[in-house]
Amino acid sequence: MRLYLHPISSNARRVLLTAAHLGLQPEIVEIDLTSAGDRRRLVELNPNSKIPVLEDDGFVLWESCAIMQYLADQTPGQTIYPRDVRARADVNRWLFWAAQHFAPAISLFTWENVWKKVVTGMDADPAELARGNEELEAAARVLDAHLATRTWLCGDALTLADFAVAAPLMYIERAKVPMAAYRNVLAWFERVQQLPAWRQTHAVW
Ligand SMILES: N[C@@H](CCC(=O)N[C@@H](CS)C(=O)NCC(=O)O)C(=O)O
Repeated sequence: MRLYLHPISSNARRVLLTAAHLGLQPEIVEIDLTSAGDRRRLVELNPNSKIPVLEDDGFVLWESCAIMQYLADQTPGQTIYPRDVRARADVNRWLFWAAQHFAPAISLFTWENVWKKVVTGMDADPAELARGNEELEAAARVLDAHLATRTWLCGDALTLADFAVAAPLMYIERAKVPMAAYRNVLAWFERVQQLPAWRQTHAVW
């Protein structure tokens, strides 16, 4: 099994978290998104030219949440992706929500407050940060209310949902993601950060 990624990618992080939790050790192929050669190699695997990508014995899979599901399904005895139809649907719900709502809201801050300067030399655009605030508030309110009475996002145990939603928060400080008002989210994120999988996948760059 081979995983094409870069450690600064939060989409890659959710896959790495899953692999680490499941005790899988895929070969890691680091893709430098600024290298034309690596981009050519990447686009052959993923026509969207995005990481992460999984290659498993000739089977190529892109989209981080799909990779998470595949890794769990390949692992006998795993408990983070339930088999029960409704329990699984609940996890799937949060995977889609993470990809569709929460991660995009956070990525406005990571782009404006971190990567924009690195890539373009330009400063953050206040209008974009205001848009980020609006989108983040809409999503974070829902998450905070959901976590008011729960330890983990789904059922009463850790699932793929926790990894998918937590991954983009890896930039909470560096990207100045305004989460201070969401106490339940912060308490849950603290629990996620205590997990061995989170510690093992801490990116160094
Ligand atoms: N929905 C995709 C998003 C993947 C994605 O946006 N990856 C970023 C890194 S975090 C990327 O490869 N960006 C390169 C580009 O857009 O050119 C997933 O969840 O895998």
